[in-house]
Amino acid sequence: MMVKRIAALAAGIGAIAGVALAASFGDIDTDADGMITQEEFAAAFPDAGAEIWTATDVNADGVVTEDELAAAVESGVLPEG
Ligand SMILES: [Ca+2]
Ligand SMILES: [Ca+2]
Repeated sequence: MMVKRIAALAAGIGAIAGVALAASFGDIDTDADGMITQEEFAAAFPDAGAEIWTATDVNADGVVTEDELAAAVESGVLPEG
């Protein structure tokens, strides 16, 4: 039926976006100092705007920790890496 086809299409689009954005903490933290700066974040997620950065940097200290990244993935702000 039509509804099923739309659901399948949406799932397919989601999977493609996930692949394009997926990255692990170590891949994003290119200088390996244990924190993701906004610069590193933008390099890993070129399509993510300031809103997504703000939503990921929960305590607004200007860097994203591994915990914050995991929380963002868990809440659906970022795709799973
Ligand atoms: Ca870093
Ligand atoms: Ca933070």
